[in-house]
This record gives sequence, structure tokens and C-alpha cells, in this order.
Amino acid sequence: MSKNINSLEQYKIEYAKSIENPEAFWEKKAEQFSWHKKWDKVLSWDFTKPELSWFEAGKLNITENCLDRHLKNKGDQTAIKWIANNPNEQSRCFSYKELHVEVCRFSNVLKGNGAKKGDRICLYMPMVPELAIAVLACARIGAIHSVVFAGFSAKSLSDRINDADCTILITADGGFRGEKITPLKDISDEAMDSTPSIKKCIVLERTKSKITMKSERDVWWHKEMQKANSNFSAEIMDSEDPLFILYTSGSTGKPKGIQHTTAGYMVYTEYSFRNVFQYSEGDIYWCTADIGWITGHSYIVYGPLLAGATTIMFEGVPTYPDAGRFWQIIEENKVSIFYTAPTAIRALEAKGMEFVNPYDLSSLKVLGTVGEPINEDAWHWYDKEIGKGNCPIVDTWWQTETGGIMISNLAGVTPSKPSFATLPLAGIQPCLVDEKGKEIEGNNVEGRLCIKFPWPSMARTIYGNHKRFKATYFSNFENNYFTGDGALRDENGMYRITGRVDDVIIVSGHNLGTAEIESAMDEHYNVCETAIVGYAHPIKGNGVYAFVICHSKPNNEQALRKEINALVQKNVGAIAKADKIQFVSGLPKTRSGKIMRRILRKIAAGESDDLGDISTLLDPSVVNEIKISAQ
Ligand code: 7RM
Repeated sequence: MSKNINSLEQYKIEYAKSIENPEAFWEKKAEQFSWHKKWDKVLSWDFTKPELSWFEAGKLNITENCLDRHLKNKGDQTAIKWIANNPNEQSRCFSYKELHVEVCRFSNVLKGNGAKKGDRICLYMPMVPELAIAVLACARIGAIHSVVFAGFSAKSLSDRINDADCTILITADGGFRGEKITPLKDISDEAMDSTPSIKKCIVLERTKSKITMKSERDVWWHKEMQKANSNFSAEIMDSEDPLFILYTSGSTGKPKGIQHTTAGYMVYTEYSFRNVFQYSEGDIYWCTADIGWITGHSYIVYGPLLAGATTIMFEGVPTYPDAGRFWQIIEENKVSIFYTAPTAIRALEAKGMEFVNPYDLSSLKVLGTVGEPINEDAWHWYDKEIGKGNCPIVDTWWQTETGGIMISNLAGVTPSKPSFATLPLAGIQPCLVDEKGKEIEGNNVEGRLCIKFPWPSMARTIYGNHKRFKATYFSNFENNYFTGDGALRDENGMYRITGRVDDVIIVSGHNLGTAEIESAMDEHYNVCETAIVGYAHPIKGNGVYAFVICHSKPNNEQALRKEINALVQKNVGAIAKADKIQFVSGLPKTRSGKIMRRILRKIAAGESDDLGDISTLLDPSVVNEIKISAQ
């Protein structure tokens, strides 16, 4: 493995090299991996189409790089250590050798159930080692995995299965999360009532909940594994063959299936993992995300395994059995690198130091955050109370679409600054543009965050909808990838991400499309129209504020709020439930019929004194009425 960047000077040199000659820079990174055949060309690109190809005509399998490549030197080292939801349940460790065997066996199971290269396979599973095994087995046989977060509803699951025409669904009888059991198979059954493409459902036994198995279609994981051979030679893939699809909300109700490919994603997740966290041999690394999000894909599974690290996987939640669980796990496992979300930090801070103090956190060397801007308060608490002032905090900005961390300090190597993601990784060329798409040069400026040059792990398309891919990311600003975020650049060239400029609300680090929540609410027979905006929430980062127009005046507003939120829970998931629902008689609309969310955001934030120009509204009087009854 090549060495990490280990000083600010070296970062500057590497950064300059990566701009001068990106092809040479990335070629060097790619050479460390095992290839069946090396590439003919490092990069071809055209942002106007957009078309991208990294390491063209290279042949490889990413799981040979995650597993086989490490067998000789670190076959007995722990690859995955899994920690159960219930602290009394035994943890489970898989060495690289053992993980290799499990992945090979499950590859045979997939093949035995009819899967082949290029098929889409949906994973709807709890955070158990079998989820990682299934992800890797898909990659090993050349199938495209689509992991759906196990908190999503039957409707969200079936929409995602249908969008990608998945042929196999892998799930479990249930999942443990805190005190609750999620009935994953029951939810899957409901989803499979409307997913004609699914031929097989492989069911892992986890909670031993009573479920029904449909003969022909449903098979048990453990029974299939008993029969499976533990040798499987990996399918040889092209660099640009798709590796996975992962759904993320967009500004229309329909989620986008972000598609990543093989070689570029591999090179970038390994490189960014090692450098951002300054991983070194012997580290115990723990990312608390769920594999259902991109953070889990890139920094629980692929990045750490590619780097030959020990990655911890946790089934539970931060507050079960109490708010000391994270800190107890760190002590017990001597975690040295800890990566979590600002929403978890804020929630645990609010519980008080009596949950932190009992634990010895001296194994920690590096702390990380991801998912949303971290406010200065939370940053300082994390630094002082968890890092004890000794651990650099990496504030990592990136997206499902970028595949890996784009802007972040390198732990202890480049400077940190509270609430700033700071500097781009070597190889990444961000820029700020104004509304017209003109680049804003210099420092102490603010604008829309774009990336002007390709990097290996960028998404290649939206599954089945390249037009939308182009429209969403490559049409706003010419020759730039548009992130959807606003940012400012300080006097030292450091970036601070200010938030989404489009209609996505980030609640507890999860991207929620306003349109998706609105359409769930609109299903209620008495709901005529809705508008959702985010507002600052002390724990979740953003809360969901709903303005709702009813057909007939509700007799019992509280009961109606409950019914509306039940629909949101069913169609989108519990995380999207509205914190506040205000009933209104009209919404502020422009003459062309667009809701002016800017006004609603101000009202939701309690800043209705300064609403700016409302003269372009169809009916400005509606604003006063909304102001008066604001929650
Ligand atoms: C990794 C992930 C992406 C959006 C992104 C931002 C926000 C993520 C940070 C952040 C400020 C950060 N993927 N975001 N990280 N904002 N500082 N360090 O979260 O696709 O689910 O979300 O999240 O708005 O565009 S994601």
C-alpha cells in the first residue's frame, strides 16, 4: 500500500500534482490493486453528456481486492467485528479468511438461486454481518446491489425494487433496533405483493419472529448456506461495470437510483479512507452509520476492507440500553478511529456527561463527522468531552453521488476549523459559482458548490434515467458537477458548507425529499395540499414543518395530525414524520403556481417579520394568516 499524506507540506505538493496531471496521480493509486488486466486509458470525460470512464478496459473484481488480496499477509486479522444490539449478546468476529469463505459460499447461494452478472439484487436487512457478506457476494458474482435502509416502509421498498427491476430480495425475519423489532419479512411480503420482478426471496433468521415463507419463492439463508461450496472464483468485471445502485431523495417525489461503477469507486474509497482518517496498521475503526446509506457502503464495507483494516459493525442504536452505549463500545473494543453523525453527537451531548464519564476513551486517536454541517457547540463538545482535546476531528463533506469524502481535513495533518469541512482532498477540484454559473474566484466568498473536474468515484448515472442525471447535476452550471449545496470559502481557502440550496431537508443526517413527504400527506382524504420545509432543530439538525390545507375544517386537529403522520410513516418512514403541522387556508404561490418556500421557511424559523418582497405572490394576504397561526 502506498503511504498516507503525512504533513501539510506534502498535502500541498500532492494537491498540486493532482491538478497538474490528474491521470498520472490516479494511475499511481490504481497500480496498488490486483487487476486481471490493467486499463488502456486512465480517464475520458465529457460533462456535457455527461460521460465518464475511469481506468477504461481494466479487468478486476472489487472483492478480490477487499478479501483475496489480504489473505496471505493478514488472513487471520479481524476484518469485521460485529456488535449486537443487546449488550448481553456475544459479538462476532470474522477474520479476512473467514469473511472470504462466507462471501464465497453466499456467492454460490446467489448463483444457485438464479442470479447472474448484471442482475439487480435488493438487500433489505438489519445491521448484521450477513448484510456485509451479501453486499460483497453480489459484487463477487457481478450482480448490482441495491441496499434499502431497513427503516423504510413497504411502499418505499417496492418502489425501489420496481425502479431497478430487482430479481432477488434478501431480507431477514426481523431486525433488532433498541427495544423494538422491525418485522422485515412482513414488510417485505407486503412490498412483494407489487414487485413482479422478484423471483426469489432469501431470508436470514435473526429475531426468530413468526413469519410466513412462500414456497417456491422464499428460501432460508442458513439452509442455502449449509449446501453451499466455499470456493467461488470471482466474476471478472470491467472497470466501468456497475457495482451498486443506492437510492437518494430528489426534489420530485421519485427517488433517484444513484449508480456507481467498479474501479473508480474502489480506488477512491480506499484512498480517501486511508488519508482522511490517517489509518495505520493496528487501528480499530468504527463508523456508526447504517449500510443502508452511502456512508456505510464506502466507510464500513468497501473503504476499510480495501485498506485491510478492522471495521466494527454495530447493530443497535446510540441510546440503547442507555446513552452510554457508544462510549461503552469504544472502551470495550479499544476503538481508535470513530466516525459518526452530528445528530448523534448532539443527541448524546443532551443526555449529559453522566453517560460519558464512566468510560475510558483513551484508545481514541481520530474522530469524524459526516452528514450535515456540525455546529460549533457540538464540535467543541465532541472535541473536549470525547476526544479529551487530543483527537483531531475530521469534518467530512461528501454525498451519495460523490461516492467518497471530497472535502475534509486529514486527521492531524491538515488544519481543522470548527464547522468547516476545510480543504478538498488531493485530486478534488471544488469551486463556487454564482446564480449564473460564473465561477467566483478568490477567498472570503460564498456561492453554490460545484466540482469542476472528474474524480474516480463519481456517480455515473441515475439508474434508468440518464436524462434526469444530466438535468440534476450537469445542467445548472456549464461544465460543472453541481452538488446542490451552498458553501463559503474563508480567507484561507477553507470551505464551510451552508446547506442545501434545493428542496431536500436533512433530518438527523438523512436526506428527505420534501416532495416525497408531501405526496404521502396528500394521500389523506381530508388533505388538499401541503408544503414541507425544514427548520432548525436542536437535536436533529432540521425538523420537518408541514403547512397543510384541508378540504373541510377538521373537528379534531390533534387527531388529524396523527393520521397525517401515520401516512408519512407508512409511505416514507418514521424519520420523515412532521414535527409541526400547521393547518392553513392557502399557501403563498407565485403566479405561475410555484409555492414560495423561502417565505414558509422564514415563518417556520420564527422570522416572519422580515419576509422580503412578497409582491410577486398571487395572493399576498394569505401570508398574514399563516403568520398569525404559526406554531
Ligand atoms: C455522506 C452523505 C449529502 C448531503 C450533502 C450535504 C450534507 C454531508 C456534510 C454535509 C455539511 C458535512 N451523503 N452533508 N456531509 N454538510 N458538512 N460534513 O451524507 O447523500 O446522504 O447527503 O449531506 O448537504 O449534499 S448524502
